Amino acid sequence: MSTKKVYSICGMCTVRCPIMVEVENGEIAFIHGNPYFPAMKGGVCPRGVAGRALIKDNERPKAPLMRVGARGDGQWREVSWDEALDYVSNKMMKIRDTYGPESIALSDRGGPFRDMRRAFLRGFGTPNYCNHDASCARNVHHANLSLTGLGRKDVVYDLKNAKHVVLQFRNIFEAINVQEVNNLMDALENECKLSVIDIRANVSSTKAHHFMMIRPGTDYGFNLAVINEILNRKLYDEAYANRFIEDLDKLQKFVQPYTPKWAEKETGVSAAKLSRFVEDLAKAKPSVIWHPGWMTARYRQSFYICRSIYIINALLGTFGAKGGLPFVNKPSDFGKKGLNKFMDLYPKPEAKRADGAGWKFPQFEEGPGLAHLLFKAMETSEPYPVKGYIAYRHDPLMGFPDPDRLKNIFSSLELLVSVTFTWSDTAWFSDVVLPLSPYLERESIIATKNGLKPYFFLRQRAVDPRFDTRADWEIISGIAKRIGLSQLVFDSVEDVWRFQLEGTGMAIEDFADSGIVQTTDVPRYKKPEEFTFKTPGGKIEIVSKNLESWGIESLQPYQSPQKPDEGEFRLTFGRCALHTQGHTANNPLLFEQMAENILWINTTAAEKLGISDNEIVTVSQNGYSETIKAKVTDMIHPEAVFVIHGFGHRIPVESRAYMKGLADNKFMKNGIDIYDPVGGAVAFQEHFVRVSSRQ
Ligand SMILES: Nc1nc2c(c(=O)[nH]1)N[C@H]1C(S)=C(S)[C@@H](COP(=O)(O)OP(=O)(O)OC[C@H]3O[C@@H](n4cnc5c(=O)[nH]c(N)nc54)[C@H](O)[C@@H]3O)O[C@H]1N2
Ligand SMILES: Nc1nc2c(c(=O)[nH]1)N[C@H]1C(S)=C(S)[C@@H](COP(=O)(O)OP(=O)(O)OC[C@H]3O[C@@H](n4cnc5c(=O)[nH]c(N)nc54)[C@H](O)[C@@H]3O)O[C@H]1N2
Ligand code: SF4
Ligand SMILES: [Mo]
Repeated sequence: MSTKKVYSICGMCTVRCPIMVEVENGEIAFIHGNPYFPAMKGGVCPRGVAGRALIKDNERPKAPLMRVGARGDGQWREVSWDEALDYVSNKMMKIRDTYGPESIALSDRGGPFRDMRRAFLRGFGTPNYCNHDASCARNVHHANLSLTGLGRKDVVYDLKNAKHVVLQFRNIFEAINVQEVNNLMDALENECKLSVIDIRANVSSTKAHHFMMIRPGTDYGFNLAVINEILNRKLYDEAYANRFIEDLDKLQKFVQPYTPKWAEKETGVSAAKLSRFVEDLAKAKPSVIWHPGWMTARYRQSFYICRSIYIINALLGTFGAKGGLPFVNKPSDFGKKGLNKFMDLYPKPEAKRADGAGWKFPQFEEGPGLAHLLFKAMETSEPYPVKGYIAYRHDPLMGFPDPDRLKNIFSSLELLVSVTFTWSDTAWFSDVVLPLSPYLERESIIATKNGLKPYFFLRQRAVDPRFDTRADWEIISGIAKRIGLSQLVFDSVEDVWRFQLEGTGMAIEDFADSGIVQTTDVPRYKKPEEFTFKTPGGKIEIVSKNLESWGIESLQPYQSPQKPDEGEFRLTFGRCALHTQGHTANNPLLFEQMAENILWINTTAAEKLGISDNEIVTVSQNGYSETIKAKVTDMIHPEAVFVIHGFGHRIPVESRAYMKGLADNKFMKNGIDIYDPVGGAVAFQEHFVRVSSRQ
């Protein structure tokens, strides 16, 4: 029997945990957490375990496919890689000749492995790269930029050393990042307090010292009352504030109307409860983490919710604090040279971005842009036509609102390509499907992880592909070769890695023992006084000079959310521990554990409608309806219904997931027009549905 251990990176979700894979006779025997990361505690989450089932799954694209019928008909012809790549490259060049290179766009799932495909877009001459973030964390990222000049990932959540953690729109124990879960568990055993503010009781709330069920959409009001309490009762860190925060007086004045008593009426959380919570919180400063949120693409005012959270963190002195939000370090902080970047091979294209990020909308960072605004540009041909689109590990027909409208928009494309390792709604609607090898069957480019202890890491292939699928670098190389971008053409992954490592002092062999190269053994906490905030004035800006210069308020008054009509509910959603987004519903192992989603509905609201627990109910909006099983519970606010996102698959080749459950994004008519104008992300929870009994 031959056995080996392969150090790699999980790809079942975007967290990308470090793993160690045991391979026996060419088969995956077991997946462990990489033992060089103590916070993995040797394990992975249920989805991480199901990586084996992903490989075994025969219901995924197994070879390059080209559509033979109309878009979405599901009639495919299996072709060779040469034929598929020739077709895609020729079509791209034809579109470039007719409309210019900026007429090609690509969107992906973001993350640390995208350098090569972004370089490819640059080489081709298009600025139109987007990631998925307009449907996820753009608001929270922009909020931090406006207050501290730092991005969302420029600070660490130092959960292990925290004394009080607040989760608002953040369900750590179900929307999982393994190291975060383990670190928080350790902290809770060490007398750290946990507070949860949610519209329903989730698994995280079962471990909470303070649980506050809040009326959906009123979080900003709640947070303003918390700031009011912190300032009026002088519970903040005065020395820190004097030194690092600008315009505290303006904040104090602004929050005066938002008293805890006022918030009680608006949010449903009693003033006494709010006060007790704030007292506890202040006692733990500065080792406090009020988590600013992750999936924050929910409301039109989500940017200001996130901004208020960062303000509270600042008042408690958590930026830069151990057990709070310390600043990330980069390899250069330890005198190490970074990787060579593929992006640096080509100049930035001159054309303006089709989504308007950075020019029409100066408040939206250019980098990953905003995909829904790209789709709107496709629809209107403004500022110019976008005729070719590559959905690269991205499923916008599942992950953006109103798939019918999106399909209409995509119908005007001359080329729609999907690169994916499972079927997806977008792949099913594409002209060409380029099958990516699942992560256990492919290697990726070397990537950097910034943090308290920055490191470089490598995803290695654990087993050979079962089918005719390829790794990212092979796919990009294949198109680059045909388009004439010779610097991106590589014959082996070792050549790719050598390009990245040349002149850095590191060699491929350095990754052999653990899959990583560390830059330091000891975590480094930069003190706030050795740090300059990246705002124009170098301080934490309550009144943001940038926002004001773009005519945007820094302190926006609270807007009370619309109340649903009788028989209607705000549609809310989230994650569960057993599935990832839309792409695991058909995974044999995870399907066995959880086959479909159900609709959470409040007991009193259900009684009024004559709905009982486990009954199949109808959910409808704008003439569209579907059925789903109801979970009648006291544990959700009466104004909301809730589903786990990612179900409602309608692709016949996925025999297990087919017709199971309901897709929330189909109940979000014209949702690409409804977004946060300051944070940029789609406002997924500004939609209402009618729920009725079928009896
Ligand atoms: N198991 C698993 N883990 C994952 C993922 C996955 O698909 N599966 N995906 C990863 C990704 S991409 C992301 S972005 C993260 C997401 O991580 P989270 O953002 O933490 O996850 P969600 O479950 O979307 O939402 C968190 C909570 O917000 C609550 N909520 C909804 N509306 C409101 C409201 O108006 N006010 C308040 N206070 N709370 C509200 C929901 O009830 C839910 O409990 O998870 C990551 N981890
Ligand atoms: N209505 C509604 N919409 C949502 C959400 C919601 O809760 N409700 N959640 C939002 C959130 S938080 C996010 S992040 C987006 C996610 O939406 P997407 O960014 O589209 O994410 P995924 O479903 O994770 O992956 C997209 C596709 O990439 C393929 N893929 C190929 N290789 C890989 C790989 O190595 N790893 C992974 N993970 N996928 C691969 C998958 O098979 C899948 O078909 O959707 C957002 N949209
Ligand atoms: S959280 Fe789970 S699925 Fe996501 S990368 Fe880690 S082990 Fe894999
Ligand atoms: Mo996300």
